[in-house]
Amino acid sequence: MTREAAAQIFENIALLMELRGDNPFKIRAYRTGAEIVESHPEDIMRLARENQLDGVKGLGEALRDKLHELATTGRLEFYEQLRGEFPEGLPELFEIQGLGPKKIAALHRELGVGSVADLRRVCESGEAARLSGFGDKTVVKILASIAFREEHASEFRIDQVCGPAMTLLEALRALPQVARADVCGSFRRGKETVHDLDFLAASKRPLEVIDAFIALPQVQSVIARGDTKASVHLEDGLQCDLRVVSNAEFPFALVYFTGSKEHNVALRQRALARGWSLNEYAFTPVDGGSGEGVPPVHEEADVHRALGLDFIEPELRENAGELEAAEAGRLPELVRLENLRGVFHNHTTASDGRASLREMADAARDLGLQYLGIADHSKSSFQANGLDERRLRAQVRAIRELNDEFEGEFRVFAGTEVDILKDGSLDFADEVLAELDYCVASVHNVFNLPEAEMTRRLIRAIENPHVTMLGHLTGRLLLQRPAYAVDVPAVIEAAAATGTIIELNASAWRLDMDWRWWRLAKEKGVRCSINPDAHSTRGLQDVLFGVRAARKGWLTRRDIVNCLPLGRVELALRAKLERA
Ligand code: DGT
Ligand code: CA
Ligand code: CA
Ligand code: ZN
Repeated sequence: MTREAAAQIFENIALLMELRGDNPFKIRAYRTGAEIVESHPEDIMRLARENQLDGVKGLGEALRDKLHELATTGRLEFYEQLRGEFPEGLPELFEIQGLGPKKIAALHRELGVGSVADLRRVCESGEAARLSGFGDKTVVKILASIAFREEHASEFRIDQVCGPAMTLLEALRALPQVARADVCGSFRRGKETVHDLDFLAASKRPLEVIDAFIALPQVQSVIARGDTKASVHLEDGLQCDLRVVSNAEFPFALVYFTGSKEHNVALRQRALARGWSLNEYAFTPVDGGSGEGVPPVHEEADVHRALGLDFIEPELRENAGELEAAEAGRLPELVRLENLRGVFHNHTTASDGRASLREMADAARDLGLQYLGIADHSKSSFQANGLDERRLRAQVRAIRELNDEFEGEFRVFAGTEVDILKDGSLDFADEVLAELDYCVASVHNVFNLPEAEMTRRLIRAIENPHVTMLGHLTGRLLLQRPAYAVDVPAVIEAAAATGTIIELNASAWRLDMDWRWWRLAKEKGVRCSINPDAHSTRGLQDVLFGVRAARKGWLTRRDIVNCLPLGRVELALRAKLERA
């Protein structure tokens, strides 16, 4: 059994125990256990098999025994029994907005609801609204959530496809018949969600490559299979397309299958203006021309160069002015992962994170970062165990003490993710915020305000001089919950006027503020902070998704506050307060 599978079982156990109403501390132990199993630096499944888990911090005896059972037998009796108490489709109900363990348990107990389909039926029939704790409003919210999910049923978030994309690409590249290979399509363009993965390989023996591809262990079923292409489904329903071309055709095919469609159309028009047609295989002179003047193409960049363009990074290929900028030599030098020097907005066990302050700091140092910003929830976010003033001050002291140990080589910034209350006031008084190094302000409740009111709410928060940055601007959860109604340009304007940084929340669920708005923000002089919003040490790595989105938003290292080194970033955090 893989560590991912074992971690998933611990997660499922936590969900089912919540439904049973078990002891919250026990439930938490399983969640922490899942995180440890997923992120332990050693081969934890081998340790489990060999009964060597004693040294693994955070795993109690009960979990160690269970992990041993999983690692040696591939199953867990406790889990099988627990599972047997509930219908198979029940855990999926946790993904519906407006449903928590209590409501799910009631739906199951009173109405026999065991799946999303059952849930829809009892909502539509009026049965759900008659349950205690349910009103018409709850039911409307549930139905809207089901509809939103269905609308996006054929899409995948980037965290869901990154693993398979890399695994299948490596498998293709490892084939002796394959000269080069890449993932194209929306994945390569850094889109926040994708419909499918598009693989491209160069080979003289396409049939052999196709056969090897459809025989990969990750492939669950074959949708279509031809001489140079194939489409398959993976276990989770993700579709993967493969195209095999010759090595000479590869750069053209890479351009074509990377898209976007609109970008391709614009490229083709440019080629036609030079007397060539452009398709996925070649430049071809039109009107019976001789081919004179068609330059040699070996790499993708050669295609762009032939058209008088600088190389256009895949993230920019949305036909949003990138051709004009490439022609004028004015493409931005896009930010890279290695440009990041630190990360703000991270949680610890003090609120709803799964790693301690010290574990988070150690993990950030291991990633080569120079600083880590802590921003646990504030008291109004009671469901996330938000900190009150007393606990916040204790955390600040703990952070200062920890910093003494680092002797200036690394720094933890003490912050908060303070709730923006319904009227735009903040969950902490200004005097409290003034004791911190920085402050992220975010909306976590009352999402259903009219647009004008929500916009006023955010702008009021932005106008507080202690608010260093605005967290996840629209509150969206990709494929699960739409953005709340808010006038984004007006919020950007207010951020520009006050010197407030806007967060690019790097969680694959959020990627909020959306990449489509960053060019406007940059034009107005608003700085971006790529924030992992990490709830575990592993969560820090979500910055990778944030960097993709930032690149898609045309951002360079100079636009991003956490590209600043320690020693300069402090000034950026204080800049707003000092001008106020
Ligand atoms: P999605 O929906 O997330 O899969 O988005 P894409 O962009 O990956 O779309 P997909 O998989 O249908 O096609 C991959 C690329 O192939 C697309 O970005 C551009 C190219 N392509 C596909 N169909 C056409 C077409 O009809 N015309 C042109 N010009 N390009 C196409
Ligand atoms: Ca695609
Ligand atoms: Ca496709
Ligand atoms: Zn938040």
